[in-house]
Amino acid sequence: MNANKATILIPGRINQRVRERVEAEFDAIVIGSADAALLDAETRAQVSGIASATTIDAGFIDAFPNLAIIANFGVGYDVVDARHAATRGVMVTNTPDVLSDEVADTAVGLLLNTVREFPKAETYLRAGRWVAEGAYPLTSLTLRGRTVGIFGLGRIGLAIARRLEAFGLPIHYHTRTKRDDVDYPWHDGLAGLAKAVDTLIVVVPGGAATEKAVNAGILDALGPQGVLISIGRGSTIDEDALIAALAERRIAAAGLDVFADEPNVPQALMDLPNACLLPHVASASVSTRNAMADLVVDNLAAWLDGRPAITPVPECAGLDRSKD
Ligand code: NAP
Ligand code: 8YV
Repeated sequence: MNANKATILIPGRINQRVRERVEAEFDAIVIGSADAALLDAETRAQVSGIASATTIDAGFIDAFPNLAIIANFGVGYDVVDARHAATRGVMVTNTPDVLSDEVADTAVGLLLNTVREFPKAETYLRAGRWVAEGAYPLTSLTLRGRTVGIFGLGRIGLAIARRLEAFGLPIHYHTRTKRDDVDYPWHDGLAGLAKAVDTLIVVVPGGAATEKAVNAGILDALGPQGVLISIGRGSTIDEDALIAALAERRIAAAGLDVFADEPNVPQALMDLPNACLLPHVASASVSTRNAMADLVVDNLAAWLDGRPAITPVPECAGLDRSKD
């Protein structure tokens, strides 16, 4: 251990660039999972920062008496008990903005793939079926004439809206608070939004407030021509209700990048021809993940150096490092 370097704990897997920078710039401790029993009390007392992409609950936070910051790899930080961290004076940071355009690009790609069946059409070509059977069947769905509802018009939701506006599609949205900087029609409830549109894009954070918010009633409100795109957190969708709605064609199709129990995807979902599935890749380019990694490590360096965190989560925005 170097007396001048802060000790950073990495519990579980993390992006390689985060690990390399933490190992170069701090004293790093890497453990297999967020299990405090893997460390003795003396080692736990040395830890002043955590860099993580896994669940960090209150018990784990309390196991580190000198913890000052948890830097979460990802803008979504539903896995971190940020409220508890704030009560302990522990800063929590996330990675907003640097991934918004990448995730919005993916949302548009997933929407097109879901509606126009491009992955299936490519599989058809590669299987030699174009030669053997002729043209791929016309798609029953199109983006033309659709009305889009965005559940969660935050940084990423707005980036999606701007893209789809350029596609000539009307946009509606639901958030708890109406935005005063956009002209899109706002709905004060998710049910009202689902009723007004035929294409619902879900990009709200995970957590108790949005748990299974997209349920059978919402899917029925979307209707038989309805398309659901889920790119926020899998916990927001009632997957059993979605599987039933897709199987019974009470909605037309769904495109999902996130799931309730990743990396496990229900077999019933995989068996459905009208589901288009991605393995949580919305931000997964080297350049965007590098930018996220740098923000994780730069947040650690700033806070542990007595400077303000670069991207504190709202629960911790009031913490002042200089008073420690
Ligand atoms: P953000 O800027 O904080 O936007 C979140 C939006 O959701 C806000 O408009 C917020 O508005 C709304 N919202 C939050 N809770 C709500 C509720 N209970 N009911 C209705 N609306 C609610 O976050 P962001 O940067 O756009 O990221 C959004 C989420 O995307 C992240 O939290 C993460 O889970 C997910 N994500 C996924 C991937 C991926 O790889 N698939 C990548 C990046 C992010 P109000 O506060 O006014 O309600
Ligand atoms: C990452 C994400 O895949 O930022 C988020 O909230 O879901 C994605 O960008 C994830 O955080 C990696 O752990």
